[in-house]
Order: sequence, then structure tokens, then C-alpha cells
Amino acid sequence: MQFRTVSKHERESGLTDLPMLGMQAHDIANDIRRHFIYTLGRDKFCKSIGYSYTALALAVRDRLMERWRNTHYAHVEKDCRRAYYISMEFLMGRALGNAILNLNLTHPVTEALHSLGLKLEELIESETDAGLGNGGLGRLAACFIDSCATLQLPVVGYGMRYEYGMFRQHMENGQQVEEPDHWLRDGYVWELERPELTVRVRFGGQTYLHHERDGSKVMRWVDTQDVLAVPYDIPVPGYRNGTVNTLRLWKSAATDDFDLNDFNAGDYAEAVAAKNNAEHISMVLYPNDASENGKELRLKQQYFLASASLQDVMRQWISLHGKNFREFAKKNCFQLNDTHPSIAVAELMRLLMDEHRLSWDAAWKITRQTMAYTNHTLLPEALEKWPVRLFRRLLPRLLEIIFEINARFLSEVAKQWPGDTDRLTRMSLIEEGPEQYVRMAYLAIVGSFSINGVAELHSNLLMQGMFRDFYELWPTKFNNKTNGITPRRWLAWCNPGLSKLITETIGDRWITDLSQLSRLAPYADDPGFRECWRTIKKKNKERLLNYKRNELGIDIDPLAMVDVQVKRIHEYKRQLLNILHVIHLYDRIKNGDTADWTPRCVLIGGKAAPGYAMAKRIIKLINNVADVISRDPSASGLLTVAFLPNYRVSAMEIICPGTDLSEQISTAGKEASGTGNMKLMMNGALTIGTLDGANIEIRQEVGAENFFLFGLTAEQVEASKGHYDPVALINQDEDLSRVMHLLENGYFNQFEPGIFAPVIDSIKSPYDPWMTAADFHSYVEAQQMAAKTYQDPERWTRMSILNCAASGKFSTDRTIQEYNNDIWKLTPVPPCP
Ligand code: 26Q
Repeated sequence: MQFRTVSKHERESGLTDLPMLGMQAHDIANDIRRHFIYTLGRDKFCKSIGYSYTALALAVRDRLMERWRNTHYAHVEKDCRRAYYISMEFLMGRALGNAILNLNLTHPVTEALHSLGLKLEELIESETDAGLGNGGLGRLAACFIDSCATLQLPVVGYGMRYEYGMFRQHMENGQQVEEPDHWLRDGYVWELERPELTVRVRFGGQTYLHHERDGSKVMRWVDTQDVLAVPYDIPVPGYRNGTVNTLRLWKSAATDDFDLNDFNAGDYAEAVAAKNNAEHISMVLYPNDASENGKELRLKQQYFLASASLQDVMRQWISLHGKNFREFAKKNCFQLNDTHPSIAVAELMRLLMDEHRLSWDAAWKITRQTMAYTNHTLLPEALEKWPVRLFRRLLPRLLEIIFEINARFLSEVAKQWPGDTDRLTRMSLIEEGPEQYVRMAYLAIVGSFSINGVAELHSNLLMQGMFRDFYELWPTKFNNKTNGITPRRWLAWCNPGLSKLITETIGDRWITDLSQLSRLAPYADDPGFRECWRTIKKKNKERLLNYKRNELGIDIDPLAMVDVQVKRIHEYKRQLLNILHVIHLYDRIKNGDTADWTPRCVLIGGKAAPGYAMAKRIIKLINNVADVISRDPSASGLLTVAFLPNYRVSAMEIICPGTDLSEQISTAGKEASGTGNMKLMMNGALTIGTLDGANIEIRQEVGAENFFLFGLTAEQVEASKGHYDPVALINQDEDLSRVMHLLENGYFNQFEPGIFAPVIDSIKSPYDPWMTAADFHSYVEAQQMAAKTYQDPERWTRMSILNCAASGKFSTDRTIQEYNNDIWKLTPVPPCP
């Protein structure tokens, strides 16, 4: 038999050239059917909604797939400069609705489903959240990659494919109970395994100096225990622009190696069982928890992510440029999402020197030109440090490199400040003491060309406080990048009613240029427009309260002011201050002090780290207060309080459109930025807040008259250290005294004596770092102001419109433009045709 030779080009395109898929309702209906019957093998007896969801998701995924490929082709063809966003967390939430919106498929999909007797909303609701993050930092990463795709920037997200994401929270007797989030149980259609791109990550072993025959020397890292990193790719669609970027998540897997020593000793079973450990590395997301600090598995995760991602970039580099790294820094940039992946600094050094034989100086030059670090905290106790002992055992070669970086760095400092040994001790990458520690933030700072905070105040406080010495040494490395949120998910998708009104009023350019929202401002004075705005808000509140009614069995008046605080439960965020105010309102009701009352529905939601006892006690207090109030008929119609269990991305999509009042009440100087504040503002909520994080910029944008400000400033908080006297404050304040009395008399824990003692003690402690008592009075005043304002619906609506209109700055499109202009310097790349 005779075969025709097939050219390389024909082989490549013969397999992959297909006309683009149709985007009409009938094209989509056909594909849904085809996937249901052929891909999934289901028939007319299958009633499970899950398979209908998967069939639709696959039909949508097909349309992403071709755009994904064309985006990839364009990046390879242009050999463009690229950035990599390396993050231990990507809190993606649901994917289907976002993909449909970004592909502009809402109408054809709805029609297709209708013809199949299915409802889009139901299918969308059946998707489980991808909850691969704790909160703000993880969701920020998700919003960032959305904006990168919309701006057509060649950015890849690198993260972890945790088997178990953020735990699911439910309530038992008012207490948080955690259960594992096995989100992959029914399969995840949005991921694509790429086993051919697997890399090897090493742990343990030892190092020695090897002399090559040519006289050169190289460090060898041997006797290691290796783990495989298998990439899973998730498509990240841009907004209606043909671009689909990649989020690459790493799963750990065992190698096929045996531990020969064990095997030869006859311990076959143990040698096989040892393989199990490898699979544990990507098993579970760590909750943001002080008690989890210093855990060996966490350090393994961090190195696993950093090493796999850098090796992946290296492999691509070598396939295009060979082993010539002269232009590497010109073409690559790594953005480190907090210190979690900051071991990447040392790992890049290792790869360049030990694997690719570059000199220290050449490798260091490249490292310092490619790494950039974002800090997300102002709490010094949250700065990551790892015991040197643990490092030596797990990553001996990396510790050597860190010591060498430190030695060279400290000699630079000594030259600049001769004799200043205090400064050397302060700035050393190694904390000395009975136990030595590696300071990861310092490693990130020394190894990066850019260090940024996430809001103006935060960046300024970093430069004056935590990182002052480094700022003095390298002032130009420091910069601010105020956070944002993606307007696609957080307005266009989650609030279709408001989106429609906005588009009818100012056109639809706001979706990719959110500064356009300022054109809404003049309509705040238009009574007809206000009426429309109010009607939409009311509908959104009903949707939120209905969803709550079903879930919590509580009855809520949609005319009441919906007052929301949703975020991780943490003392610095002061959910406690919120509940003290609730108790105060209840006390007023009990005293008949209800003239001119504004009915309120207070909703509080969020997860507490499993090991954070105080945070869990605060949840219990919220639930007990909610319970007492819900049982008291005298509060009916005046005050409702509820704890929203299992707060997550998909819950926020229902919560933010229905919120009137946004609680952003952290102790000033403690919240780096906040991003929930932005989601609520963008959906027309008014903020009650302190001068903290991005609140300051929110207030600047919307004007002081449209913001309910209270509380001490960051400076005042700092200045009152050492002479804070909460007991005196309580005694001076009649309202607060009464609230404390109710708490101390066990009014909310009649059958659970003493359970709130730790909470009460924390309020009364002169060492309370969160200064809850200090801000109570001004908080109550600001709340009264908010309540009074709410009684004038025209005025409130006006302020609501102005808040939305002033939220343009808080798009991650703006944030990412700034990252790109100042740090990444990428050129947008349109996909191949
Ligand atoms: C640390 C050690 C061990 C295990 C887990 C962790 C850990 C995990 C997650 C530490 C911190 C986090 C997350 C922090 C975070 O979400 N910070 C928030 O970041 C937002 C985005 O910049 C800001 O808006 C918030 O102000 C900030 O609190």
C-alpha cells in the first residue's frame, strides 16, 4: 500500500483546522444535545439536573476552546513579553454564567435551553463554587485574571489545584461547624489536564559541591524525594474580545520511583505507601489561621507551586530561545501574591545557577529584574516566617541560597550605614533568637524590583512602618496599586436589573471602561430615574431576602434598610462592634425609644478560621443575639438580625445587589484595602466606615457627604497605645454601659453561663488592639445618621446613585492598567484570527 507523505504543516492544521462553532440558539441546542447523548451517554430517563448542566457547560466550553487556542497561538507567534500571577489562592466561584456573559451568549443559550425544556437559572445555580481561596487575596487574584483577559494582556495565573477548597460552614447551636469542600466530586468541566507538561519538584536530600572536568564548580542537590506536578488548565475568557487566557493549577502526584532502600530491605508495601505522601501536597487549602503558622505541609505547598511554575516558564523559554537567558528578564515578569510564593526568589536562582549554569551575578540580575511582590497585610504578626531548621530539612539547597542572598545583602547595607548593627539585625532575612527564622517578606523585598501595597493608606503605612528600613534603602522600588473588582461579575453579571438601567442611560461602554459610570451622576437629580433605581433595588432586596427566607426561615420586610457585613470573621474587622450596635438598637426597642424608627435588617456573614477561638465565639454571639431578637415580638418589624451561613462568592452575587448599607468598620490602620466595600458600593450601597484601607479612597471618590464616617484615624489609634482606658469609656457612655450590662448579665446566653466572658474581657482590656469601645460612640452616631437619611427615600436614592457613579475607579481594569504601566510593561496581544 502506498501512503502520501504528510507535511508538518498539513499534519498540524489537518488535525486542528475547523470552522468556528456557530453562536446561534440552534447551534447551541444541537451541541447541548450532542454532549448529553454522546459525551455523557445519558438518555431520556436521566432527570438529574447535573448532566444538563454539564452538557450546557461543555457546549459553552467548546466555544471557549477555539478562542483559547487562538490566544495561545498569538502569544507564541508574537513571542511577546509575559507576566505570571503566582498565587496560592484563586477564589474563582462559578464559571458558567461568566463564560456565557463574556461570550455574549445569554440570548442564544436561554433560547436553546427553552427549546429543550430547561431553565438557565436552574443550571447556573447547580454549579458548585470553585472556592480555592480564603477571601480578599484569593478573590483579588480571580478578578485580576479576568481583567488581564479583558485587556488582552498575556498573563498566566499559576496556582494550586486543591482537592478540598475553603471549608463549608454550617451552624450547630449557633456555632460554626466546618465540613470539607470536596468540590471536584462530580468532576469539573472547566479544567483540562495536561499530563504532557508534568514537572518534577524535589524535597529533602542534601547538597554538595561538584567539580566538573573543565574545572568549574556546581552545587548538586541529591538523594531527594521527588513529587510530580501535573498542570490543569482553566480558561479565562475576556469580555467579548476573542481572548481566552489560562489559569494553570498544579496537582501533586507520586513519581514511579521506589525508595530503593526500603524496597531492598523487603519493605515493598511501605515503599508504595510512601507515594501517598506526594499526593497530599495539593490536598487542601490552608485556612488563613495563625494556628496554622509554621506547618511543614504549607511550606511544601509553597515551594511546590513556586518550583513547578518557574520550571514551566523555563521549559517554554528553552523551547523558544534555547539555553540563552540573556533576554529572559526582558520577556518575563513574576507577580508574587503576598509572600506565600516568595520562595520563588530563591528557586529562580537555583534553576538559573544549578540547572542552567549561570553565575551568581548573572542569575541575581535576572531574578531582581523579574520578581515583583504585593503585600496584603498591616498586621506584623501576619508576616510569614519559617524555622530555619525546617527549611534545612525540606529545602537545603534553597536555604543555602537564602543565606548567600542575605550575606551579600547585609554587606550592601553595612556599606551604606557603617557601624549600624541594629539596622543589620532589623533587616536581616534571618531572625535570630533561640530559634532562627527566615523572614519571607524580606526575601521577597530583596529579590524584587517592585513592592506594592493594595491601597494608598496601606502603601504609605508600609513605607513608614513595617518596611521602613527597606524604603530608606530603595525608595523607588515601593509603589501603591489600589485594589479593584471586576465589573463583569460584580455588576454586569450579578445585577442584571441595574445593568440594564445603566446601559439604557449611558450606553454599554461602562462594562469595559468603568469610569463611564460617572455619567450617571447627573441622573441622581432626576426623579424618574431615581424611581427606576429604587424599584430595581427593591427587587434585588426581595431576591436576597427570599433566598434568606428559604435558607434561614426568617421573615424580612423588604422596606427595611438592609445592613450588611460580609467578610472573614476577624477581630480587626470588628463584627463585634456591629453586634454591640445591634444590642444597643434592641435595648432602645425594649425601652420604647422607637420614635422615628428606621426598620433594619442586619445581615452578618463570614467564616472563622477553624483554630481562631475568639472569632468563633463572636459568631456564636451574633447567632445568640439574632435568636433572642427573632423570638421577641416587640422587635418585629423594627429589627431583624441574621447570620448568613457559608458565605462564598456565589452568595455575594446575590447579597451585593440587595444591600443598602455596607459595613466597613475595621480599626483604622488594620485593613490593607478591603474589596467587599467596592462590590457593595458599585451596586449602590452606602458605606458606613472608618478611615481605613480603600474606604478612604471610596470616600474621596464619592464625597464626604455621601459616606457615613466614624471612628479614630490610624494615627489616633497608634497614638493611644499605652493609655487606652476602655472601662472609663464604658462608664462615660450610657449606651455602651447598658449594652455591656446586657452582655455581662447573660441576657444572650441564659442557659450557657459565661460563654461570652472572653468577648467581654477583650472589650474591657486596655490592651485591646482593636479598640472596639473607643469607636462605639461615634459608630452609633453615624448609624443614627444613616437611619435618618434612609427615612428620606429620595435623598437615600440620590446618594445610592452617586455611590455607584463614583465607583469607576474600583474596577480591576484600572488596577491592572496600573500594574501594567508601572511594573509588567506588557503589550496587549489580540488573538490569532
Ligand atoms: C498564612 C499562613 C498559613 C496559612 C495561611 C495563610 C494565609 C492565607 C490567606 C494568610 C493570609 C491569607 C489571606 C489574606 C487576605 O485575604 N488579605 C486581604 O487581601 C485583600 C486583597 O488585597 C485586602 O483587600 C484585604 O484588606 C486583606 O485583608
